[in-house]
Amino acid sequence: MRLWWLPLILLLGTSGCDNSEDVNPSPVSSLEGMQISSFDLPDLWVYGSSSFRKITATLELSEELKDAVLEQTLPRPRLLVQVESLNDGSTTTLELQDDGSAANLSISAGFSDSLSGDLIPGDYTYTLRVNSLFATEEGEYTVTLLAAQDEEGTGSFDDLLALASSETATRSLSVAINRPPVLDGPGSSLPDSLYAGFASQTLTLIVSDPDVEGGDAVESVILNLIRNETTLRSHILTDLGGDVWNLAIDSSFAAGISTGDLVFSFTASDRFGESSTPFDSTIWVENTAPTLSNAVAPDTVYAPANGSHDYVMSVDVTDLQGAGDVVTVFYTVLDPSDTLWESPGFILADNGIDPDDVAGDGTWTAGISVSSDVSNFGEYTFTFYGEDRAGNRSDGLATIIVMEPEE
Ligand SMILES: [Ca+2]
Ligand SMILES: [Ca+2]
Ligand SMILES: [Ca+2]
Ligand SMILES: [Ca+2]
Repeated sequence: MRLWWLPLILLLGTSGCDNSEDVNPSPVSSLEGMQISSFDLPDLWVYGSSSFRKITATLELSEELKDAVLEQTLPRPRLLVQVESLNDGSTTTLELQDDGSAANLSISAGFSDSLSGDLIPGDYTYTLRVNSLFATEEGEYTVTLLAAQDEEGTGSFDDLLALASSETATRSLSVAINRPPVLDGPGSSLPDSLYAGFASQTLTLIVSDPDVEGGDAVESVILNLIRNETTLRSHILTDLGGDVWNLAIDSSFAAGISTGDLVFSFTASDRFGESSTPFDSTIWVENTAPTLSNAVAPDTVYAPANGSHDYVMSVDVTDLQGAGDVVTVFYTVLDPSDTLWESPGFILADNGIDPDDVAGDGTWTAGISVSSDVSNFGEYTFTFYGEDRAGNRSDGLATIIVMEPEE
């Protein structure tokens, strides 16, 4: 018990100030400056499920209070959660953690995880991963969150509730028997291959939930694109009503994905957050390099006696996976003495910024500046290349520019 003298010390500390009127006369105490700003948990829990789900709450502390906690003049707040059955009034108490999941927690009765699931330590967002096994029966439960500055760090829920400084928030949740949705397979055959530039099409999945007729209990159907056990990207399917879900795709679907087999893995979740067994189909997907055309550049450029002359060159770039797949367009320069020049600065842009006229129109542009100190006159070969997000490089498109001294 240390708290009682703290206000006294602070009062003594401020009484020595000359301009004590400017100092907030009320001492920092555990009574002030702490409130629960969020308290989140799923409201539907599947009876008997051992899948862990997060309970998260955030405290808002005044700067004074944060400082006092940092200086250890006040204890770091504890967050306890009490789950009470409305059937029989039985309770279960859990403690949320602000430990960045660093601590190995003792697993209480098999329903809280050994790691809290907290993301950032010490940020006053507290988390615990809990499964449904806290519930001994189906029914409604009231969840009370209690935040308190517990001097000893070991007080029970009732001990802390009795503190005048404690803050509470409540939520309710339901525990019910539930079965996950079932993916009954594609509504029409899925393709084996998606060649570059493939025709627009719709992928259809039939999804049902054993608990509710007509698919209404299905909340979402997700397509994960998986390669080498890594999910590259996810797409959300559209509910067409009944058991039918679909995803419209066009040739830009393969943007950013290199050619090869891809596992199309569909998963459905119901309103309890329970997921189906995935339905997997391997599909070969093709991504081809960009194509360059219509290189526009001056035939001849002139080195002036003084200063420099500016010129513009451009090239049109297309990609069967769409303009969004093109990531860079660049050029190399072969000079009259057959030396090849490459530079990170030899790039074209399609950003609408001068000298490029229009952003995103597929015409990529660069300026070149010819200065008076050039003496290596003759033929320069500029070769343009485009690369896509999958790393495919186009064939080079060359154009010759002759450099001459200005008459
Ligand atoms: Ca945290
Ligand atoms: Ca269900
Ligand atoms: Ca491409
Ligand atoms: Ca452009």
